[in-house]
Amino acid sequence: MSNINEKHISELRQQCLKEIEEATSLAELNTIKTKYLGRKGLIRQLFEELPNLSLKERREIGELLNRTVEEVENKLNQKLEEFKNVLIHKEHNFSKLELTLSGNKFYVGKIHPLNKVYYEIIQIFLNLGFSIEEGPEVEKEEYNFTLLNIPYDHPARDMQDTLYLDLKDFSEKLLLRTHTSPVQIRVMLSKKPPIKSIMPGRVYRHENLDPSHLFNFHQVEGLMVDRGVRLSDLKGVLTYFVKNMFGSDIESRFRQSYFPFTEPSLEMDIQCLVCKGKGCSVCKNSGFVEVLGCGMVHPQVLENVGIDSEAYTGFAFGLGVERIAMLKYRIDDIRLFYENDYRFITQF
Ligand code: FA5
Repeated sequence: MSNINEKHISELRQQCLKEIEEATSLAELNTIKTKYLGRKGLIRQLFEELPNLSLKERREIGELLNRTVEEVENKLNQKLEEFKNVLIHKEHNFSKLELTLSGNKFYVGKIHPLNKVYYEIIQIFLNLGFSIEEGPEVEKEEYNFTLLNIPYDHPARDMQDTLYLDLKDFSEKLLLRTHTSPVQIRVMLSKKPPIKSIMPGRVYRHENLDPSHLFNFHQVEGLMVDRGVRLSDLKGVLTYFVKNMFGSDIESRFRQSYFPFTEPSLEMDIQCLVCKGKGCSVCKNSGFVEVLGCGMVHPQVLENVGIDSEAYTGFAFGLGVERIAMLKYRIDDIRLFYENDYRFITQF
């Protein structure tokens, strides 16, 4: 009779598992597979002898052979995985496979807190029916100052320290805009009233940095020109804005101010949310923070852009986005928005 008995199968099984365990390469593993499970393999061949057995033995030995094949295949696959890991390991030049090491953390991108506030501000004015206009950051001196009623020798030019561009090929004097108000000029030159627009953008000033001042920041300008626009419209729009931005119980106040392009001119302060009005470095212990300048468009400005100042009136405002963001998120140093410290920007 043949080799086909339990003892022989068990010996083959043990021998095969031992060889798999001791294999040191993929090639060796393949050879073992062929040796035992190939068409003429030591275990596979035994199946051909099954018909020579009695029915009872055929069933028992058949089952044993099936189990053995399954076990050998599992062991082969397991060893194969181990080899694959070692290969990956080598490829990535790991000195050691550290299975207890925790996985890499993947960070999901987020919107920068300044952009969040920027979009929020814009959305509030869109809800009030304002359209969006944009202008260039490199601006003509004429638009940044002259047409805004700030002639060349006007002391008001000192209010905003200006970065001029030294471009000899241009006949016009160019500068980095110091505020978004020149976009008012561009809009009024290109459109007839009624005008109801906001003009968001980046502005530049030759300014020393401190906890509430940057040399490069953002403003959102607002302009409404029509027949019969009044100061109360301006106050209503801006009060609506702060209540939507900060909640209905926020305290705000208008103070008299001076801008050559508005008459009368005002500044709007809101309660300092960093110290809740108690007094801190952000509000310079006043309990209030200035967030915007505003006023009724000066009749001379309307005339400068060809709008009849007898027939039309308008209001304008320019708010500081970073200052609003400071209050919204209770940040006591404006410079933090630009430092890109991961610990800071992931908090929002
Ligand atoms: C202006 O820039 C005027 N153009 C605003 C205006 C528009 C008045 C229309 C009337 C009509 P001011 O320089 O005050 O004004 O700046 C406006 C706002 O920008 C300030 O209230 C403040 O919120 C912000 N801001 C001003 N300077 C800085 C700075 N260095 N860093 C950060 N924010 C600033």
